[in-house]
Amino acid sequence: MTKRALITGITGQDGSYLAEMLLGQGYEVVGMVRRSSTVNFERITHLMDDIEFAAGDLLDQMSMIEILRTHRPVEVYNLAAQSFVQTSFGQPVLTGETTALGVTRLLDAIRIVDDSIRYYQASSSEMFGKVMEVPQTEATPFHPRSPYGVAKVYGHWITVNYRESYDLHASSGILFNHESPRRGLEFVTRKITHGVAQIALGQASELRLGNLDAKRDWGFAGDYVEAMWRMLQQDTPDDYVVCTGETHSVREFCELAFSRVGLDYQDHVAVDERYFRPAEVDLLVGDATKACEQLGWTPRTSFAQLVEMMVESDLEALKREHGA
Ligand code: NAP
Ligand code: G4F
Repeated sequence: MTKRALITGITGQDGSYLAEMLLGQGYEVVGMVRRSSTVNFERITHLMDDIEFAAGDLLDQMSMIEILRTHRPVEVYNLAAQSFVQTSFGQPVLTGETTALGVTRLLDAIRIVDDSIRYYQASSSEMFGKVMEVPQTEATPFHPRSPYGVAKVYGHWITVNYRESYDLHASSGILFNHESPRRGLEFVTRKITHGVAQIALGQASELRLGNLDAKRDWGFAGDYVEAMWRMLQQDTPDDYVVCTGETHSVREFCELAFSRVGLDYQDHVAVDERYFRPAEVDLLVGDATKACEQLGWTPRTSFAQLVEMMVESDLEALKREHGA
C-alpha cells in the first residue's frame, strides 16, 4: 500500500529534503502551503509535478482539519514555524501563535479527524538555551533564551502531552542546527557562505556579522530528515536528540569558509552590533546516542564537508546568475 504523508513547511529547507526523501521511497506527498502574494517554491521546483499541494496555515485550524479530511495522510511531519530566532524577539506574539499554538491546532486536528495518524514535531536544540549540561541529551532540562525557544518548548511539551493524554503516535525530534545550500540567507551559515562567494567573485568586500564566539553543533539537513522519518517508523513514539556531537564557533565557520576560496576572514568580516541578540545561546553540543541506538541513525556529513558544499553551491549559483 502506498503511504501518504503530509508535510507542513514543505517550502522550507527541511521540507524540501524530506519531500525528496519520501518521494524516493514511494510515498505520496501532500505539502501544506500558506497563501502569499508571490509563490515561494524555489526549493521544490524540481518536485512540483510529484507533490500534491494543499492550502492551509498553522494559524487557521479549520484549514488543517479540512486537509486531513481530504487527503487522509498516515504520517504528518510538522516542520512549519516562524523559525528565525532574531525575528522572534521583534515578533514574539506571531512566533508564539505559529511556533507554539500552531502545534496544538494541528495535534487537535489529528485527534478530531484520525487519531491513528503518526505525528512528527520539529523541536529544537534552541530549547536548551542557557545549557544546564554539556553535551545535551533528551534528559537535559530546558532553559530557552528567545521567544522562539520558549515557543518550541511549548510545542515540545504539548506533543508529549497529546501522546500521554490521547495515546497519539506523536514523536518529537530535538534537532540541533542543520544547514545546507538551501538554508535561508538570514541564518549565519548561509549568510557567511553567500558572503564568501560574493567577496571571492568581487561582488562585495565586507561581511557584517554579530557574535562570532557563539558555538553550534552544525549538521547537514539532508542527513537529519532521515532521522525524522525513522522516528515515525518505530512501534512506540518517543523524543530523540539529533546532532553530530561536535561544536564549532561562528568564527571557525568563517575561517573555514573563507579559506576555501583562499581568503583570510579577518580581512573581510566586520562585527556589527545590529546582529547581536537580547539574550544569546552561547554553546550547543548534543549527544545523539539514543537516536543512534534506537533509530540506527548517524550523521554522514562532516563539518568540513558541509562548509565546502555550501561555499561551492553559492559560488556556482552566483556565477550562473552573473553569466560567468
Ligand atoms: P524554514 O526554512 O524557515 O521553513 C519554515 C517553513 O514554515 C516554511 O515552509 C514556511 O512557509 C512555513 N511556515 C511559516 N509560518 C507558517 C504558517 N503560519 N503556516 C504554515 N506554514 C508556515 O525552516 P527549516 O530550517 O526548514 O526548519 C524546519 C522546522 O524545524 C522548523 O519548525 C524549525 O523551527 C525547526 N528546526 C530547525 C532547525 C534548523 O537548524 N534548521 C533546527 C531545529 C528545529 P513560507 O515558505 O510560506 O514562509
Ligand atoms: O544561524 P542562526 O540564526 O541560528 P540559531 O539562532 O542557532 O537558530 C537556528 O538553529 C536552531 C536550532 O538550535 C533552530 F531551532 C532555529 O530554527 C534556527 O534554525 O544563528 C547561529 C548563531 C547565533 O548565536 C547568532 O547570534 O550565530 C550567531 N550570529 C552571529 N552573527 C549570527 C550572526 N546569526 C545570524 N543569523 N546572523 C548574523 O549575522
